[in-house]
Amino acid sequence: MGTIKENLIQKFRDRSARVGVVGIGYVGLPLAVVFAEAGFTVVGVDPDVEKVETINRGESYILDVSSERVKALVDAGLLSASNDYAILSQVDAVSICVPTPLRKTGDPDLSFIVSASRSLAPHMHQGMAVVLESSTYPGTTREMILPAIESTSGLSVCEDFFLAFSPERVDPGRDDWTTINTPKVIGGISPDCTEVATAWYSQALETIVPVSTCEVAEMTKLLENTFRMINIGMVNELAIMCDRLKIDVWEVIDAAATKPFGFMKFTPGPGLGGHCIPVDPLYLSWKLRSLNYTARFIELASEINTSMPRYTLGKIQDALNLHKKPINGSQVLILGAAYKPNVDDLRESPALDVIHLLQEKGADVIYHDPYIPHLEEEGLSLSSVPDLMQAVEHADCVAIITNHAQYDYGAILARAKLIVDTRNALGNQGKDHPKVVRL
Ligand code: SAJ
Repeated sequence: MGTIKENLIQKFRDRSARVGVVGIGYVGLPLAVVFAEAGFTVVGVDPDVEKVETINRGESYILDVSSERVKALVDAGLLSASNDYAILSQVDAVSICVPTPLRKTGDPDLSFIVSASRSLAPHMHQGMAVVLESSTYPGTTREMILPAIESTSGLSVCEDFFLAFSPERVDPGRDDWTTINTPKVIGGISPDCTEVATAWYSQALETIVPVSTCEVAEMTKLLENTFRMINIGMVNELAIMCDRLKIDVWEVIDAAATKPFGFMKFTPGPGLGGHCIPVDPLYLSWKLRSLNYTARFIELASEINTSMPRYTLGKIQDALNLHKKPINGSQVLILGAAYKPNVDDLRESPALDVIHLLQEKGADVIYHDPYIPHLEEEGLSLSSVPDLMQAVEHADCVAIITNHAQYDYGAILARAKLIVDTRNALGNQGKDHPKVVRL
């Protein structure tokens, strides 16, 4: 009869441990599937009944996870879903993969994490592992999750249960780096917690990167996403500077990208979308403000990135002006509404901001997106135009906002009257073309 820690680690090794994943969205569902495919019996817990029923029917709602994979696991009894947290009293390990958005005030919204912890706590028992995956500021796991669990369950961390943080690294739409083969950082409340969480995740994922504490793991994620956000902000400002200098920023970036070392290519765009890159760095700057420190790089980059939709509006206005058309009353076709190519996710999409700004100027705004048939967001209520080429021909201006791979950009260039290309989707065929204005 081993210690609580030894017994739990053994359960991970022989797959007798039962796993719960709280929050089965774009992070939680792939993780649940990967744990089940590793041989664990997994239950996904989510308040969204639609998600729960879809999983239990053997279907998927996440582009990166096929229904075939889900059905095989559900049929084998390895995967199920529930909207009742009480089921977690029957599991030995729980991953928490709930959203960490921003409030309208720009402050972190930890309500999903707090709610998940408080719902889990009454069902905690001796010999459990809990891993938080939601991107958040350093200290959340130790200062929020730990007391929420200990106060209600009466259990003691590192003795009765083991708590760690492991940042998600899901890149929606990517199939080369997946949940299984992307290295996974794990940091616990204590070394024992790190050891237990590592023993669990290493049964399903190829590479685990243990770090000394949960704060290091939390900060690692914020470095990764702050790095991207700041570099995107820098290249957006480069686009603005090149515009003033009458230099083609796309040619400059492509030339710089020939440097085989010491450079990483980022490209300008109409704004910064997604629920991670625009958000996570602001968790960090918020935390630092509480320590009387101003994270100036983050705040400046955020200012530049949030100015890009209005900069894009100016480009559209100037392009129509070249054709002696006021923006007021002109029809503008937005191509691509999702926050990035080849995904069906609208969260924080710059397309929403550009549409709002165009409508405020009196433009007749229509959109097309093969992944998003309807737009019911932020007061907008639009449907993707049914006949793309007819809309391209008829619009006074086509604005390429999200460069989905499936568009035939040559055909669009041939049939449009005017194109504002914010993503260099047309490539060289759009360079110096009389019908094309590039960011
Ligand atoms: N963007 C640019 N220029 C660039 C790169 C991106 O304008 O050079 C824009 C995109 O159009 C998009 C936003 O930034 O609106 C975010 O793009 P992203 O490529 O970072 O995509 P995300 O947010 O779906 O995924 C990122 C992951 N991306 C990559 O590693 C390439 C990764 O940082 C995280 O795993 C993930 O966020 C997350 O969940 O944290």
